[in-house]
Amino acid sequence: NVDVAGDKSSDVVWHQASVTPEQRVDANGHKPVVLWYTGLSGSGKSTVANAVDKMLFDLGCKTYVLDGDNVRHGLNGDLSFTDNDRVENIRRIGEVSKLFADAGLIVSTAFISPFLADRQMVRDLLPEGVFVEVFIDTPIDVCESRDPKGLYKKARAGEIKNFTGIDSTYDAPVSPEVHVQTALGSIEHCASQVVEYLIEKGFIA
Ligand code: PPS
Repeated sequence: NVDVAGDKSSDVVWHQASVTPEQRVDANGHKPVVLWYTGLSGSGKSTVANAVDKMLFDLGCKTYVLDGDNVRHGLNGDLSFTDNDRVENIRRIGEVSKLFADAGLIVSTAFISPFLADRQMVRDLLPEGVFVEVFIDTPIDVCESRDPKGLYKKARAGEIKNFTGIDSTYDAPVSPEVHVQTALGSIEHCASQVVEYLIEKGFIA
């Protein structure tokens, strides 16, 4: 079966779903959204994402968290921290997020996602307005002083190569939908900022 167009899925037919996105919004009582947390290692992405997730869950929302460390043990267990593998990591997470959003959920992703172009790629992949970038803006010296996994220490000692912020790039977001500074406020305050944004923009009631 020769694929002339070079599109590997050209023989695959897309199935039309019988439950519409609108029916899912009615059933769930909220719109789907991808809360895309980005920030350095140790910035607090997972902590804030999980605090927001708990608040939303307690409000009755249908939610799920995709977390860097967990996904890298499973789906993306074959990927390293080279630039190319980070691009592939984010591409796969973007596709998974799209499925979760299509299911009507509020999905939180907590990945460093260091490259602007990849975050833009995920934004473009999702329906208009679904991608909400949450910048966990914690200065590297604060992340390094926290060093919860001892990785900065190892990176400084040259035991880990390509460590974000040390010998691998982090492109800070230019105009994130939500800007969170964990060094300046409590986790509750940071999480409330995200929930308030969702209320203000009509994602949740
Ligand atoms: S990325 O850049 O988005 O593909 O990274 P991500 O999938 O979020 O994985 C980041 C977590 O992996 C650990 N780790 C590293 N981070 C950065 N650079 C290097 N070289 C590295 N090696 C291992 C680290 O625990 C990150 O977790 P967080 O939660 O961000 O601290």
